Amino acid sequence: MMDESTRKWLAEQARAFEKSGLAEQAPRLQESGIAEQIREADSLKHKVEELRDVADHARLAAQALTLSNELAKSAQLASEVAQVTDNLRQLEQLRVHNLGRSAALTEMKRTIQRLPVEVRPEVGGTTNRATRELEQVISARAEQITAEEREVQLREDTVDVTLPGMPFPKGHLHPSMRVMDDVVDFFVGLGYRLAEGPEVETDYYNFTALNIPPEHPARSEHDTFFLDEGLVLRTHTSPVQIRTMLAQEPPVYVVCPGRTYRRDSDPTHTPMFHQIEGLAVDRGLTLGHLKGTLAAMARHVFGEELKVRLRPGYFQFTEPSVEMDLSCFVCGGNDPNCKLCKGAGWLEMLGAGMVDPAVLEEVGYDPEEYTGFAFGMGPDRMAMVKYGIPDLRLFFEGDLRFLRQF
Ligand code: 2NL
Repeated sequence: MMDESTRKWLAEQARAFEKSGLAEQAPRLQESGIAEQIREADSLKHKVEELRDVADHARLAAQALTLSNELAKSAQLASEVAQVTDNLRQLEQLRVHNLGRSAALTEMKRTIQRLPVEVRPEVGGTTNRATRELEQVISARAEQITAEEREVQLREDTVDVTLPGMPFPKGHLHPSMRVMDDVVDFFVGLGYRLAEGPEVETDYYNFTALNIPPEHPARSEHDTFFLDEGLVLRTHTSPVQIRTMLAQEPPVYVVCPGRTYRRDSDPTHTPMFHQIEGLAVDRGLTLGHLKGTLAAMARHVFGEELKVRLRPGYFQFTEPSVEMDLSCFVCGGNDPNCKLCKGAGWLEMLGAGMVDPAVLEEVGYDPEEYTGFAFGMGPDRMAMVKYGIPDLRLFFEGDLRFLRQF
């Protein structure tokens, strides 16, 4: 059935395929393997196309059988390449070349109708088996690659919850605020209430109610910032105590920290500064209660070993008025060259006194029934003493190199 020239042609095909070495190389083929495989499939496709023009029936049948076997081998080669491909894009390229619309296998299936009837089943069977096997290998490999990629992705995305956290820069309190908190804590511990009020005050609350009438020379000592319509920036926190007394009956125990303002600027004075005032009004309060209370406060803030002393002082709103000193906590009064107390042995701490009866009357309290003591201190100055800071202006410049030291 087969003529001489067909046999020769088939022999040539077989030798060419052997020589190409594709079959043995297949397991190791990667990218280059795919290229080889593609060239191989392309040349087979040409041969399939040639078949259509061959007139001789027997020759057509023989060639069809041979070609379908070669196509099956080519598909086998392609599936081996598919199994070593680890890249989805290359795998798709391989699929299109071997199973796509213009692949050799597809071409052969289209040609089957025109082949001699006796070879159709075998050619059809071979090409279908080759197609199925290649399809299965490719889709299995695609699934495998996808799963592997997901695996890698998951491993890379893992969050290690045992890693140390990002350190968050921690702030801290300003030295003035530390002293304020210390003082306020002490009084709150005694049962005093914390009271606050406006920084813009009326002339009445800041001066008049405190026994400083209009035109009184004591006003000029305050270096007041005057605003419109009888308003001022408060020069002390005393107006908070006036408001407290006007709002309630005795007994009164309040501590009033806050910002205060005076037209002053030098190494120990800033236009804004802090004050803490306190007030106690009750039946039977004496200068002894004042001294005991303030001595305990000083020891709470500066150290339990301290001694205190009272000297006569003067304030418009207290009578009698006193100044309180602390024994020097650096030298204890024993170093004539002490940098802090300059050899004096004592440090000025605060001003205080028994509330002037005129002030009690102004807020509607009966001075015959009630007495009170009041005190005022500057936490900025106290912080300078406590932490050894020479210039008050450093407190308000916001230089972190300074502030971070406390
Ligand atoms: C000081 C002295 C002082 C007061 C403040 C006061 C308040 C009322 C009535 C009576 Cl409502 N007194 N406050 C009393 C004495 C002294 O402050 O050197 N402060 C820095």
